[in-house]
Amino acid sequence: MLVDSFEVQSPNVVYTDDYITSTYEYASTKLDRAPDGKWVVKPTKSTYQFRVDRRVPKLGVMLVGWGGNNGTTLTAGILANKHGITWMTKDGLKKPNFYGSLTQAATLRIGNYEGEEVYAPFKALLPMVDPVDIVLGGWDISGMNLAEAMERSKVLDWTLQEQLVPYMRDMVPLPGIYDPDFVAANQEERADNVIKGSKREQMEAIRHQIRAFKETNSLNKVVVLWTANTERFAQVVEGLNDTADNLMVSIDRDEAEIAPSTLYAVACVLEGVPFVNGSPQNTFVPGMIELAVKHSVLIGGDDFKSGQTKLKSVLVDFLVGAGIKPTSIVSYNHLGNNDGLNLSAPQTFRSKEISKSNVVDDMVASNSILYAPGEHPDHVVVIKYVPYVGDSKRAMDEYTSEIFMGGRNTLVIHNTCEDSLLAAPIILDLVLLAELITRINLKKDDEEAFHGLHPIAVLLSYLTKAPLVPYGTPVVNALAKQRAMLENILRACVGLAPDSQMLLEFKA
Ligand code: NAI
Ligand code: DG6
Repeated sequence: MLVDSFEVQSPNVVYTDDYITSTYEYASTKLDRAPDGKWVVKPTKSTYQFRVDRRVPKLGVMLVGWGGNNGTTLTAGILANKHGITWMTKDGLKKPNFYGSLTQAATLRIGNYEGEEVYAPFKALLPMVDPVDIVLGGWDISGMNLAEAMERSKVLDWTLQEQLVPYMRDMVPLPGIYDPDFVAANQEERADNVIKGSKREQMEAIRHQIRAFKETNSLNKVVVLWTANTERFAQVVEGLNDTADNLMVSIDRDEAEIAPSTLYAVACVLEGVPFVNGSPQNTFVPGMIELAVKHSVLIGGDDFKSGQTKLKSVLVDFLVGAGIKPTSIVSYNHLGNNDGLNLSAPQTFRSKEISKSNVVDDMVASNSILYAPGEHPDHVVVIKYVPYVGDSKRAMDEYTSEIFMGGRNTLVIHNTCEDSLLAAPIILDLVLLAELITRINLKKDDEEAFHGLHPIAVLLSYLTKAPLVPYGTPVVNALAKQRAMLENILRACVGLAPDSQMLLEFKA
């Protein structure tokens, strides 16, 4: 059964016109070592107060790489939903939807009513921006309008594209920051819409563009998301980008090693605008992270977790959780879109290889019955550019595991990823959740004042391959754990306990 909306009735939850305030008892576990070396495990309880601003803002979303496959597909999808555009295919009439979006198309369990399980849309948990109300904009180093860029992307059915042209032909990306040293040389021919000047001037131009976008569209808030080309990793060098101050001085000195993505991110932080990185490169060099923390501006990333990796973060979690030992994971993929073309250069491929390779680390580390210290499955990632398949990425994975008594189990998966159709709803979730997170405040036990969550938005982990976390905190890659973290914290905001799955009421 699905309920569209609900309100929690509890002495611990207060609804006013502007806020939902919840007093929440957080049960956790403290670990200690006794002098004799024995582990002591103590259940703990602490009280938090959450306060969520119920006032949903008029939201602007600025995409870096707006004219790319993801940018045009997301724009087209939102417009098709907004205007109820249907289209014919050989399989019949198609209607727009938001399938693949956690916030728009997934449900969560609320409880049980007379023996029947009751679910609510994920988006019913807390007030969120409606995707069709988002004002879209952004940058692209290619100046093509969004209608033509959508055609270039070759993602959506033609009869849908035809109907969207009137809505998209006047959408023209702002000029972006282009540095050929950070992307593949094959991207140069589309770079006809670029901001000239020094790094400081480029960064200031981005700040100005964000302010103008906000003002022109009378927006309450803006979120910026990078869905532009994968860059190579920037070198992290002492004195260059290792601290916030050094990073700012390096921008002023026009240092070559400051990547365009970092310049956009710095501009956002200085404008107080959340910035999410959907690609694998290290946009968030230590100085950038320090800057965001210093200004308390949300940053999140890295690299959308769409097809192959999403499945990996379920499958390996299942195998290791079942006491089966994956020993070799070989992930091969080929694709023929512009992302694939850019990734055909070794330095940009390396960025993707790193983010795709680290996604099983927490699962392996969780089971030292299976893995000796330092032991890790062989994990190989191959990406090849094959123009003919376009955006329809093929991902082939072989998982070999050791099972009972020297046996071997091999799983082979073939996944046709439809890359941009998987990524667009993830982008939507990232911006909607990033905005929501900025409306959540909390205080613990005897803290006097409410404050925001940590500026590094770990709650976005479910949507990214290489979750950015504050230094010294655990990285969680397993998909179910990531979802539970997000869902349970949002539940806590309305005074609901985590869904323990115990169903004790039916077992007594
Ligand atoms: P795309 O190549 O079609 O689009 C990227 C766009 O960014 C292009 O239009 C390009 O002109 C523009 N661009 C490049 N550098 C720029 C800059 N400095 N400033 C402004 N615009 C710039 O790529 P696609 O398929 O849209 O993917 C975008 C990014 O998302 C890639 O980095 C990709 O690796 C990443 N990604 C994609 C996933 C997917 O499933 N589609 C999943 C995970 C990550
Ligand atoms: C080749 O792997 C291209 C990449 O940009 C991927 O399509 C993207 O990172 C999605 O990867 P995954 O592993 O989540 O399907």
